[in-house]
Amino acid sequence: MSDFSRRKFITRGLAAAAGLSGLVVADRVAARYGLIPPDSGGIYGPGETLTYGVQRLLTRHSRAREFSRSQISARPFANEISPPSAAFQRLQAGGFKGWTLSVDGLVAHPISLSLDDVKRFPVHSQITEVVCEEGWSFVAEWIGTPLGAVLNAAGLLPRARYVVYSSLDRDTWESIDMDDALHPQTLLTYAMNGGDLPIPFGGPLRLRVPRQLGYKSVKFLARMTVTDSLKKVGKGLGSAAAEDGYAWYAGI
Ligand SMILES: Nc1nc2c(c(=O)[nH]1)N[C@H]1C(S)=C(S)[C@@H](COP(=O)(O)O)O[C@H]1N2
Ligand SMILES: [Mo]
Repeated sequence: MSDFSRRKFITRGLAAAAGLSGLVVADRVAARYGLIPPDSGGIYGPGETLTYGVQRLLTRHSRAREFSRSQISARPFANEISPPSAAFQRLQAGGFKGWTLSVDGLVAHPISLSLDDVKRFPVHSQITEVVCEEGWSFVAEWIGTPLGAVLNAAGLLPRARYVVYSSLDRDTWESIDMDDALHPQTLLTYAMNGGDLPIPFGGPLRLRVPRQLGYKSVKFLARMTVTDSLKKVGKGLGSAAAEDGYAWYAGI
């Protein structure tokens, strides 16, 4: 089967299963093609599987909407964050010279990058929207480097399926699949609207995942681990948001 007809076939299978025999069958089709999200258990599990499976088959390469410069929000809204730890404050006092991002797990060369190291990768900028699950949003210009460039420098191993990432103080952690990790709009950002990324918006380093809801865009990014399974990470649901009852896959 060609890639296209295979996709059409699987999608029809998922859709037919959802309509005819219920979500449980859709779940089986998704499982056969490796499209099961980590939060597939529980009451909303079959729905999560259907959403993720269909999204991945149909919109794997789709792009988040980009805006024009005139649409940048005059007053971007910084969501509430937990107070910074002593460790964060020490790094801040040193102008974040000691800030590092570690990349380990299923990579050929585990690396630890300073902000200057990150800034040596190709620079990309995009004007995209942060959309919070609570119903507000804002548009800003984000400047950084595609996460894929950094992952490729570390050398992804063939078994790589997810990237798990967390903030310095571990106030939150998330994970994304390789489609999102290697998507050209997924950026490691260190600047916003032309200046250094302000601390309330996640400075000095934030992952922007514009194809998903705001909670996937973790601020104060310090650690990334590439893995083939999320089962042994936290409660096995793939993210802090999923452990709080939100969807692991939060495509918009
Ligand atoms: N480290 C960290 N990252 C975080 C959060 C947080 O509390 N801590 N909140 C998330 C949520 S729920 C949203 S909607 C966005 C908000 O981004 P903003 O403050 O730039 O508006 O950041 C996300 N990233
Ligand atoms: Mo949010």
